Amino acid sequence: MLKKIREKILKGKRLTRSDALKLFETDDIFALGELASYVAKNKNGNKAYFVRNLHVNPTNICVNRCGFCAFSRSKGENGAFELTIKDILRRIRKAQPISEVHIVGGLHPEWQFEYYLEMLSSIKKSFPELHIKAFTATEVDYMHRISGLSLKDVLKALKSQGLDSMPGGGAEIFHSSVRNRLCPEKLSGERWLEVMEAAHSVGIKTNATMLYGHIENYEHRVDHLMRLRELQDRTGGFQAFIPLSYHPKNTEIGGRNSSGIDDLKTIAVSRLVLDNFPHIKAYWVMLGEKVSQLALLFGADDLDGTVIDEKITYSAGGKRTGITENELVHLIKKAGKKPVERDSFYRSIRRCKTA
Ligand code: V47
Repeated sequence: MLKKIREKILKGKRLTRSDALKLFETDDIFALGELASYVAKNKNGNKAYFVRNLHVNPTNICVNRCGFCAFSRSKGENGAFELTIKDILRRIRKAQPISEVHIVGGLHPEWQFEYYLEMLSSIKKSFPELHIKAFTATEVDYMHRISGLSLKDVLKALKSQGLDSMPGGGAEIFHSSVRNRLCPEKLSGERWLEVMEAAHSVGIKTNATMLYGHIENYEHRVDHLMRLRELQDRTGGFQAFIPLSYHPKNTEIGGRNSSGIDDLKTIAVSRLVLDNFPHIKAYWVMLGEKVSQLALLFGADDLDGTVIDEKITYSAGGKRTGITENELVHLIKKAGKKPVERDSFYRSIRRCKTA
């Protein structure tokens, strides 16, 4: 069944929508892994990347209450929190040595745009070497609405105060038939892509994600990948694609966790379809350490990082928040790959003995 697709891949030809669907539908997981691994090796050799990073969620108070999210709260609800800039700086200080801080939070009903700018400039002032990867397309679109500024002016202002790149969250599933049921209040898939296009146009690199394993089907996943590939053809601004495996605990829509086979399949198909994305990330926080290690043989070349203080997955039944560099190196080496500590633009950091 995969013969024709295999030939295309070996010749370096681009896969079609129908090829992508066939890949999702196949039970031949080993053939899929072999092909994805072949493509990953051509792109990144035997390397598997990781970064020393901290996650900071400035608030979980959110005016959108997405059906898959166990992290968000309404203002005044039990468990709702708001961090001050001092709190954030304290957390960053405590997490040293790190090279990246990943900041995402809820859409707070009262915070002004200036608060986000001050957050960035204060972090940069205290930690000038630290890469700030912050704010999803959802948050940036919200900042555009609360500030009255154009999207590009919001992005330029964030950049001028210290934003170095943007994470890929908020993409979920672009297709409106799924999105309207999953997160009706959230920005549309088209708008998410517009925000990313604007970010790329002002020189901000970003990532992209896809939340899978809930109410979507393979056609929706393929549609999502195709739209990302199309935008990447035009801008080249995406660095990594991260399939996010849905966690059902404490969520409104419930359901079950994805299977290990589906996780590996999704990594492999992403690697094969997104031929213009330099990196595919196996996010260990959602996949678990063991499946993410296997994902390195199914097309992934990046395990994300130490991910200190992760809360979004943890609230939805994630097992762990934070892993040591030694553990990451061990997982990578046991997969037969070469561990490379990277910065946020995938440049090797030399202090790592194993790099
Ligand atoms: O946008 C929310 C997802 C995302 C659940 O860019 C859930 O480097 C699973 O985007 N089960 C935030 N997923 C995380 C994210 C991310 C993570 C790591 C690296 C990068 C990067 C980005 O988490 C949200 C949403 O899609 N999410 N709830 C849940 N119950």
